[in-house]
Amino acid sequence: MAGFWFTEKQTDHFGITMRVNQTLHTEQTDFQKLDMVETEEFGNMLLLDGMVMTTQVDEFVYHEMVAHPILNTHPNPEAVLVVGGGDGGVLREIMKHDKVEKAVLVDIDGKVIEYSKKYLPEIACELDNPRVEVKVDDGFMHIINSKDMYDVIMVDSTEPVGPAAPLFERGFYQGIYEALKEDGMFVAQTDNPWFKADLIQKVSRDVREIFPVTRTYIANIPTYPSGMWTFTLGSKKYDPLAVKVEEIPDLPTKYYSPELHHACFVLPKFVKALVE
Ligand code: PUT
Repeated sequence: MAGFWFTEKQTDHFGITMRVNQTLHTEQTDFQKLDMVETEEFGNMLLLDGMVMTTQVDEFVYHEMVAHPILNTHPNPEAVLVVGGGDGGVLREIMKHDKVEKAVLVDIDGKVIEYSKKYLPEIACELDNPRVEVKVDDGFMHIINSKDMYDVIMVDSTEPVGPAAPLFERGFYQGIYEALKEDGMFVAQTDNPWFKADLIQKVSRDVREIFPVTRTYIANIPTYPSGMWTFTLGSKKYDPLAVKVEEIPDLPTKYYSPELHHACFVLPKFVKALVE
Protein backbone atom coordinates (compact mmCIF):
# COMPACT_ATOMS: atom_id res chain seq x y z
CA MET A 1 0.00 0.00 0.00
CA ALA A 2 1.40 3.43 -0.98
CA GLY A 3 1.77 6.19 1.58
CA PHE A 4 3.28 6.09 5.05
CA TRP A 5 2.56 6.68 8.71
CA PHE A 6 3.53 10.16 9.94
CA THR A 7 4.17 10.75 13.65
CA GLU A 8 4.47 14.14 15.33
CA LYS A 9 6.46 13.47 18.47
CA GLN A 10 4.84 15.58 21.14
CA THR A 11 7.19 14.56 23.93
CA ASP A 12 10.20 12.24 23.90
CA HIS A 13 7.82 9.36 24.62
CA PHE A 14 4.49 10.30 23.07
CA GLY A 15 3.19 11.32 19.66
CA ILE A 16 0.21 11.44 17.32
CA THR A 17 0.30 9.22 14.25
CA MET A 18 -1.72 9.42 11.07
CA ARG A 19 -1.75 7.89 7.64
CA VAL A 20 -0.32 10.05 4.85
CA ASN A 21 -1.31 9.18 1.28
CA GLN A 22 1.25 11.38 -0.45
CA THR A 23 3.62 14.29 0.03
CA LEU A 24 2.47 17.26 -2.05
CA HIS A 25 5.44 19.54 -1.38
CA THR A 26 8.51 19.56 0.84
CA GLU A 27 11.27 22.12 1.26
CA GLN A 28 13.58 23.73 3.75
CA THR A 29 12.60 27.42 3.66
CA ASP A 30 14.83 30.17 5.04
CA PHE A 31 13.15 29.62 8.42
CA GLN A 32 11.80 26.09 8.79
CA LYS A 33 11.09 22.75 7.17
CA LEU A 34 7.78 22.97 5.31
CA ASP A 35 5.81 19.86 4.36
CA MET A 36 2.40 19.79 2.72
CA VAL A 37 0.95 16.29 2.78
CA GLU A 38 -2.35 14.64 1.93
CA THR A 39 -3.66 12.58 4.84
CA GLU A 40 -6.33 9.90 4.74
CA GLU A 41 -8.33 11.22 7.69
CA PHE A 42 -7.81 15.00 7.83
CA GLY A 43 -7.33 16.10 4.19
CA ASN A 44 -4.33 18.22 3.22
CA MET A 45 -2.12 19.09 6.17
CA LEU A 46 0.60 21.72 6.67
CA LEU A 47 3.58 20.74 8.81
CA LEU A 48 6.31 23.13 9.95
CA ASP A 49 9.43 21.55 11.43
CA GLY A 50 7.45 18.32 11.72
CA MET A 51 4.61 19.88 13.75
CA VAL A 52 1.00 19.96 12.60
CA MET A 53 -0.05 23.54 11.82
CA THR A 54 -3.40 22.97 10.18
CA THR A 55 -5.49 20.38 8.38
CA GLN A 56 -8.42 20.83 6.04
CA VAL A 57 -10.74 18.87 8.33
CA ASP A 58 -10.23 20.38 11.81
CA GLU A 59 -8.78 23.81 10.95
CA PHE A 60 -12.07 25.58 11.63
CA VAL A 61 -11.83 25.08 15.37
CA TYR A 62 -8.50 26.83 15.79
CA HIS A 63 -9.13 29.64 13.32
CA GLU A 64 -12.58 30.47 14.66
CA MET A 65 -11.38 30.38 18.24
CA VAL A 66 -8.48 32.75 17.61
CA ALA A 67 -10.66 35.30 15.84
CA HIS A 68 -14.19 35.41 17.22
CA PRO A 69 -13.96 35.60 21.03
CA ILE A 70 -11.80 38.73 20.80
CA LEU A 71 -13.62 40.36 17.87
CA ASN A 72 -16.94 39.90 19.63
CA THR A 73 -15.53 41.52 22.76
CA HIS A 74 -13.88 44.66 21.35
CA PRO A 75 -16.73 47.05 20.41
CA ASN A 76 -14.91 48.63 17.49
CA PRO A 77 -12.12 46.43 16.09
CA GLU A 78 -11.30 48.58 13.06
CA ALA A 79 -7.54 47.92 12.85
CA VAL A 80 -6.45 44.30 13.36
CA LEU A 81 -3.00 42.71 13.20
CA VAL A 82 -2.26 39.01 12.78
CA VAL A 83 1.27 37.90 13.66
CA GLY A 84 2.04 34.64 11.85
CA GLY A 85 -1.03 32.94 10.42
CA GLY A 86 0.34 32.71 6.87
CA ASP A 87 -2.11 29.92 6.01
CA GLY A 88 -4.82 32.62 6.09
CA GLY A 89 -7.33 30.77 8.28
CA VAL A 90 -7.51 33.41 11.01
CA LEU A 91 -7.86 36.12 8.36
CA ARG A 92 -10.73 34.26 6.76
CA GLU A 93 -12.56 34.41 10.10
CA ILE A 94 -11.65 38.07 10.67
CA MET A 95 -13.20 38.96 7.32
CA LYS A 96 -16.59 37.79 8.66
CA HIS A 97 -16.60 40.94 10.83
CA ASP A 98 -17.79 44.04 8.98
CA LYS A 99 -16.42 46.34 11.69
CA VAL A 100 -12.87 45.38 10.68
CA GLU A 101 -11.73 48.01 8.20
CA LYS A 102 -8.19 46.77 7.79
CA ALA A 103 -6.37 43.57 8.76
CA VAL A 104 -2.58 43.39 8.45
CA LEU A 105 -0.98 39.93 8.39
CA VAL A 106 2.74 39.70 9.07
CA ASP A 107 4.29 36.27 8.55
CA ILE A 108 8.03 35.73 8.48
CA ASP A 109 7.83 32.94 5.91
CA GLY A 110 6.40 33.74 2.47
CA LYS A 111 6.53 30.05 1.55
CA VAL A 112 3.78 29.28 4.08
CA ILE A 113 1.54 31.78 2.29
CA GLU A 114 2.49 30.50 -1.16
CA TYR A 115 1.86 26.81 -0.46
CA SER A 116 -1.27 27.44 1.60
CA LYS A 117 -2.78 29.26 -1.37
CA LYS A 118 -1.91 26.27 -3.55
CA TYR A 119 -2.91 23.35 -1.33
CA LEU A 120 -5.27 24.83 1.28
CA PRO A 121 -7.39 27.16 -0.89
CA GLU A 122 -10.47 27.14 1.35
CA ILE A 123 -8.29 28.26 4.28
CA ALA A 124 -6.24 30.85 2.37
CA CYS A 125 -9.28 32.23 0.51
CA GLU A 126 -9.28 35.76 2.02
CA LEU A 127 -5.57 36.54 1.72
CA ASP A 128 -6.26 38.69 -1.34
CA ASN A 129 -9.26 40.51 0.16
CA PRO A 130 -8.86 44.30 -0.39
CA ARG A 131 -9.31 44.85 3.38
CA VAL A 132 -6.19 42.72 3.97
CA GLU A 133 -2.54 43.74 3.76
CA VAL A 134 -0.05 40.86 3.75
CA LYS A 135 3.57 41.53 4.74
CA VAL A 136 6.33 38.94 4.63
CA ASP A 137 8.33 40.20 7.57
CA ASP A 138 9.43 39.52 11.14
CA GLY A 139 6.33 39.78 13.35
CA PHE A 140 8.41 40.48 16.46
CA MET A 141 10.05 43.50 14.80
CA HIS A 142 6.71 44.67 13.40
CA ILE A 143 5.31 44.72 16.93
CA ILE A 144 8.34 46.53 18.34
CA ASN A 145 8.07 49.19 15.60
CA SER A 146 4.30 49.74 15.98
CA LYS A 147 3.02 52.14 18.64
CA ASP A 148 -0.63 52.80 19.45
CA MET A 149 -1.73 51.38 16.10
CA TYR A 150 -4.05 48.41 16.52
CA ASP A 151 -7.38 47.73 18.20
CA VAL A 152 -6.81 43.97 18.19
CA ILE A 153 -3.69 41.82 17.77
CA MET A 154 -3.83 38.06 17.22
CA VAL A 155 -0.74 35.88 17.53
CA ASP A 156 -1.08 32.76 15.39
CA SER A 157 2.37 31.26 15.79
CA THR A 158 3.94 27.83 15.68
CA GLU A 159 4.93 26.13 18.93
CA PRO A 160 7.53 27.97 21.04
CA VAL A 161 10.54 26.54 19.19
CA GLY A 162 12.46 27.83 16.17
CA PRO A 163 11.38 31.18 14.70
CA ALA A 164 8.38 31.45 17.06
CA ALA A 165 10.30 31.19 20.35
CA PRO A 166 10.58 35.00 20.90
CA LEU A 167 6.80 35.28 20.51
CA PHE A 168 6.35 33.66 23.93
CA GLU A 169 8.64 36.06 25.82
CA ARG A 170 7.53 38.75 28.25
CA GLY A 171 9.18 41.45 26.12
CA PHE A 172 6.93 40.50 23.21
CA TYR A 173 3.79 40.94 25.30
CA GLN A 174 5.08 44.31 26.48
CA GLY A 175 5.62 45.25 22.82
CA ILE A 176 2.06 44.16 22.05
CA TYR A 177 0.78 46.37 24.87
CA GLU A 178 2.51 49.35 23.30
CA ALA A 179 1.39 48.49 19.76
CA LEU A 180 -2.25 48.50 20.90
CA LYS A 181 -4.45 51.57 21.19
CA GLU A 182 -5.58 52.65 24.66
CA ASP A 183 -8.48 50.19 24.72
CA GLY A 184 -6.79 47.47 22.67
CA MET A 185 -6.67 43.75 23.30
CA PHE A 186 -4.71 40.73 22.07
CA VAL A 187 -4.95 36.97 21.96
CA ALA A 188 -2.23 34.36 21.44
CA GLN A 189 -2.32 30.62 20.96
CA THR A 190 -0.56 29.22 24.03
CA ASP A 191 -0.18 25.49 23.39
CA ASN A 192 -1.57 22.66 25.51
CA PRO A 193 -1.86 22.10 29.25
CA TRP A 194 -0.79 18.44 29.22
CA PHE A 195 2.74 18.83 27.89
CA LYS A 196 3.30 22.60 28.14
CA ALA A 197 1.96 23.42 31.59
CA ASP A 198 5.03 25.48 32.50
CA LEU A 199 4.69 27.56 29.37
CA ILE A 200 1.02 28.33 30.03
CA GLN A 201 1.81 29.23 33.62
CA LYS A 202 4.60 31.59 32.55
CA VAL A 203 2.67 33.25 29.74
CA SER A 204 -0.36 33.78 31.94
CA ARG A 205 1.81 35.35 34.67
CA ASP A 206 3.61 37.61 32.17
CA VAL A 207 0.38 38.77 30.53
CA ARG A 208 -1.27 39.37 33.92
CA GLU A 209 1.62 41.62 34.95
CA ILE A 210 1.11 43.77 31.85
CA PHE A 211 -2.63 43.76 31.07
CA PRO A 212 -5.42 44.66 33.53
CA VAL A 213 -7.69 41.94 32.08
CA THR A 214 -6.22 38.46 31.41
CA ARG A 215 -8.26 35.43 30.41
CA THR A 216 -7.48 31.89 29.28
CA TYR A 217 -9.82 29.76 27.20
CA ILE A 218 -9.69 26.34 25.58
CA ALA A 219 -10.80 24.46 22.49
CA ASN A 220 -10.68 20.86 21.31
CA ILE A 221 -8.42 20.37 18.27
CA PRO A 222 -7.83 16.67 17.48
CA THR A 223 -4.59 17.04 15.47
CA TYR A 224 -2.80 19.30 17.98
CA PRO A 225 -0.76 17.87 20.86
CA SER A 226 -3.12 16.38 23.48
CA GLY A 227 -6.18 17.70 21.62
CA MET A 228 -6.78 20.38 24.25
CA TRP A 229 -5.55 23.81 23.19
CA THR A 230 -5.28 27.05 25.15
CA PHE A 231 -5.50 30.69 24.14
CA THR A 232 -4.41 33.59 26.34
CA LEU A 233 -6.13 36.94 26.00
CA GLY A 234 -4.88 40.24 27.40
CA SER A 235 -6.98 43.40 27.36
CA LYS A 236 -6.50 47.01 28.43
CA LYS A 237 -10.22 47.51 29.05
CA TYR A 238 -12.80 45.07 27.70
CA ASP A 239 -13.56 41.73 29.34
CA PRO A 240 -14.89 38.90 27.13
CA LEU A 241 -16.91 37.63 30.09
CA ALA A 242 -18.78 40.94 30.33
CA VAL A 243 -20.26 40.54 26.83
CA LYS A 244 -23.97 39.61 26.86
CA VAL A 245 -24.73 36.39 24.98
CA GLU A 246 -27.74 37.94 23.27
CA GLU A 247 -25.52 40.70 21.83
CA ILE A 248 -23.10 38.28 20.15
CA PRO A 249 -23.85 37.85 16.43
CA ASP A 250 -24.54 34.32 15.22
CA LEU A 251 -21.82 34.13 12.58
CA PRO A 252 -21.43 31.41 9.94
CA THR A 253 -19.14 29.22 12.06
CA LYS A 254 -18.87 25.51 12.89
CA TYR A 255 -17.36 25.59 16.39
CA TYR A 256 -17.71 29.05 17.95
CA SER A 257 -21.20 30.23 18.94
CA PRO A 258 -22.62 32.94 21.24
CA GLU A 259 -23.02 30.33 24.01
CA LEU A 260 -19.50 29.00 23.51
CA HIS A 261 -18.15 32.56 23.83
CA HIS A 262 -18.69 32.19 27.57
CA ALA A 263 -18.39 28.42 27.91
CA CYS A 264 -14.84 28.28 26.49
CA PHE A 265 -13.57 30.27 29.47
CA VAL A 266 -14.74 27.57 31.90
CA LEU A 267 -11.52 25.68 32.55
CA PRO A 268 -10.97 22.19 33.95
CA LYS A 269 -9.53 22.50 37.47
CA PHE A 270 -6.02 21.40 36.49
CA VAL A 271 -5.89 24.10 33.79
CA LYS A 272 -7.39 26.74 36.06
CA ALA A 273 -4.67 26.01 38.59
CA LEU A 274 -2.04 26.94 35.98
CA VAL A 275 -3.43 30.38 35.25
CA GLU A 276 -4.44 31.63 38.69
N1 PUT B 1 -0.53 28.08 14.57
C1 PUT B 1 -1.02 26.83 14.85
C2 PUT B 1 -0.55 26.22 16.13
C3 PUT B 1 0.18 24.98 15.85
C4 PUT B 1 -0.08 23.89 16.79
N2 PUT B 1 0.59 22.70 16.39
